[in-house]
Parts: sequence; structure tokens; C-alpha cells
Amino acid sequence: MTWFENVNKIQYEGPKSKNPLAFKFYNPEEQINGQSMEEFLRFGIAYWHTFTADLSDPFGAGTALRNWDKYDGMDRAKARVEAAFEFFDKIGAKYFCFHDVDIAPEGDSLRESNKNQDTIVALIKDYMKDSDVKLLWNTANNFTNPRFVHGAASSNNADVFAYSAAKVKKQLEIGKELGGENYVFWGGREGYETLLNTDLGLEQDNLARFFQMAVDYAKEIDFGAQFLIEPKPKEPTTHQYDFDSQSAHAFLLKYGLQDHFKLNIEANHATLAGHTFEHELRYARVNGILGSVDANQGDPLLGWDTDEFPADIYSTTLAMYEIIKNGGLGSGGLNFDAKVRRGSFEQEDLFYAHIAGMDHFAVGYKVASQLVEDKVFENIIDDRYASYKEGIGKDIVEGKADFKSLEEYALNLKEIKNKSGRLEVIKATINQYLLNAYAE
Ligand code: XUL
Ligand code: CO
Repeated sequence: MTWFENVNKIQYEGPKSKNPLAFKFYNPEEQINGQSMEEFLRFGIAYWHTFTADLSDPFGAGTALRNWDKYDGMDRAKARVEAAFEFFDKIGAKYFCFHDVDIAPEGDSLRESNKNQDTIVALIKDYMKDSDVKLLWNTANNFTNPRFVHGAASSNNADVFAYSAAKVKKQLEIGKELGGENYVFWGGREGYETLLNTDLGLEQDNLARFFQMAVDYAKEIDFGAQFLIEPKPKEPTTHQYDFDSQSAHAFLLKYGLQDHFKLNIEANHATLAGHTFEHELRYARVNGILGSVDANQGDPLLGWDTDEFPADIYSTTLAMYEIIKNGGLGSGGLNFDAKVRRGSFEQEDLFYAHIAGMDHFAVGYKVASQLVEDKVFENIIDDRYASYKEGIGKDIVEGKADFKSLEEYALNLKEIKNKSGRLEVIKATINQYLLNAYAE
């Protein structure tokens, strides 16, 4: 049985290829800095968008044509596993990610849901044995079911806190069973709509208690995955607690959780927070908490999370710059938390979309590597902050200055000379690198 009978294994054909079912820029074997593209980029497939979602939106029903939809319930869940592993192999992705409810339907009780999970996890484990595909991360969906109407770990209802804990416990066990390299917490409904009925202090304390219990349980079962918090500023709640990387960091520091978590940075979440993707990556990187990436992009004309496949090579270049400077993503990867548009409902669109996303990150990687090799930004920064390498600047960074010595210095200053920031030429240089990377 094959689920994608019109598609063969996707090959690299180079920038001139007109074959929509071939990579133009992503060449898995190409070596950059002594590592293959495949090893460094660690692409992941998001199970929910690619195998579970039906492309419905708040105004319209699902449009997706998927040949596994001829089945129902557990049969469909099993068909999806088969289709997924065929897809991973054909697209050449080495990682995948899922929520509990993506892989198996919920039952009428938690017990039944867990049983459904066990059946599908055993099947996934079998498929993993015959392939080199690994679990980048799994997570618990503690936001879709009506029981999470007021939140999960930050719900006002302690029964919901308990239920949420049970779901995460199960996923930690499954992560261990499948050798998951990371475990993700996206606070889908961990936030609030209005302060008029919210105890913000208790909700945040409870969220921290929940994270601590997860840390303790992972230790107890010897599950060594990297824990990741995925910040998002809003949607579904008006005020999400893990608003952006800086607020997630403050939260971790406040509750003493900083040694157990890194961040999973998503491009569209960054822009929803009013940041660039590279800002979020940079903040996480300089604070030592850049763990993984959800690769997608938003629509600048729409104010919500559209989860589009990455197409903006300027953005993928600046993102890859951060990732290279981070020394890679360690156990993390580039997970395509991206969905084909509602109008792209044919099954082959899944291939076109992932090929495009992988190509665009490959371009970004190649161009960013060149920028790093030529020290383009490093030279700019060195020069721009040169005043801290000698004289009074050196005293400041070495802790040898105080207000009195600074006042004395300032009183004797004859003139203050600033230098141009040269933003226009910097942007032109980046474009030059982008255009020249594949020029003959
Ligand atoms: C939602 C989102 C999630 C997380 C995992 O915006 O990004 O899919 O990645 O729960
Ligand atoms: Co995401």
C-alpha cells in the first residue's frame, strides 16, 4: 500500500530545476563547515498540520483531500502512521513532532485515551525501528477539548490541573518510549481573557508548580529529553503567560526553573508578539536558552497565527545566522509548524510546501554561513562598539567606573562624536550576499 503513489523520493536537482517535486537548494549531502546540510538543519514534520488537520478555519469547513480519510477512528489513526512514515522517507526529513491527540483519537475516558495512545505508539515504534526517523518532540494538547476552557495548569479548576498533569505524565512516558529528544510545553490556554475574574498570581504559581512536577517526573522515569517552552503572546487567550522569549525567561528565573528549560522559538509567534523572528532567536541565544525552532511565517497583513510555510529568504537567512552563532540547535531542530493554505487541499501540496520550506531554509543556511565566514556582522559590531575596548568604555565594562568617575570624565569632554549606523549599506550587503550565493 502506498499513500503517495504519484511521488517518488524527492531528489536534489539544483537551482535550475523546474521539477516541482525536487529540491532546488536543499542538498542533504552538501557539506557546510564540515557538516552535511541534513545533519545541521534537522528538519522535522509537524504531525498535526500534515496528517491530522483538515484545513478548516473559523469560517469554513475542512477542504483537505487525504486518502486516509476513507477510514475513521483508530483505523484512520493507523493509516496516518503508515502515510506519515512514507512521507518522512520520501521528503527526507529525519524528525517528526506530535501532540497526543494528533496521533490517536481521544476516548470517552482518560483511560481509554491512554489505551488508544498505547496502540498507536506501539505502531509508531515499529515503524521507527525500520527507519532512521527520530522523534524531535512530543507534547500534550491541553487546549482543544472543552475541559480546558479556562486553561490547563493555570485553570481555576483544580480537577483540570490534575487532568492536565495526567496527560503530560503520559506524554513524558511516551517520549521516553520513543526516544524523544525534546519535550515541548506550549501554553495553549495558559493565560487569561480578562483580569475581572482572574487570580493572576495563583495562576502563574500553579503553572510553575506544574513545570516543576514535570521536571521531577522526567527525572523519576529517567527521561533525559530537553524541556522546551514555546512562547506565544496571544491566541487563543488574550494574554498568554509565555508571551515571548524574554517573558518566558523571566518566568523561568523567577521560579528557579532556568536549568531545566530552553525555548522553542516559532517565527509566527515572534511576529504576533511584535518582534522579528531573529529578535526572538537572538534573545534566546544570548541568554543560552535557544533550544529549537518552529519554522513557519505569518502574513504581515493578518494579525493572527497563519502558520505559513517559510518563503521569506531574508528572514530564513537572519534566522540561520542566529542558529549558526548558537553552534546549531543541539537536540533541537527546524520543525515545520506550518500548514498548506486552505486552497492547497490536494495531497501533493504537502510535498510542494515542505520542499519549498526546506529549500528556503537551505538558502538561508548557505547565505548565513557566508556572512559568518566573512565576519560581515562581526566587523560591523566590533567597529560600532569599539568605544568599550579602551579608555572610559573599558573601565565601564570592567566595572572600574562609577558615577563620580564618569561625571569627572564627562565634565572634561570637549565634544561627543557619534558615527553613522550605516543601516542602508548593511541591508544592501545582505541582499548582495543573497543574490550572489547562487550566481554563476
Ligand atoms: C500553536 C503552536 C503549537 C505548538 C505545539 O500556535 O505553535 O502547535 O507548536 O503545541
Ligand atoms: Co508551534
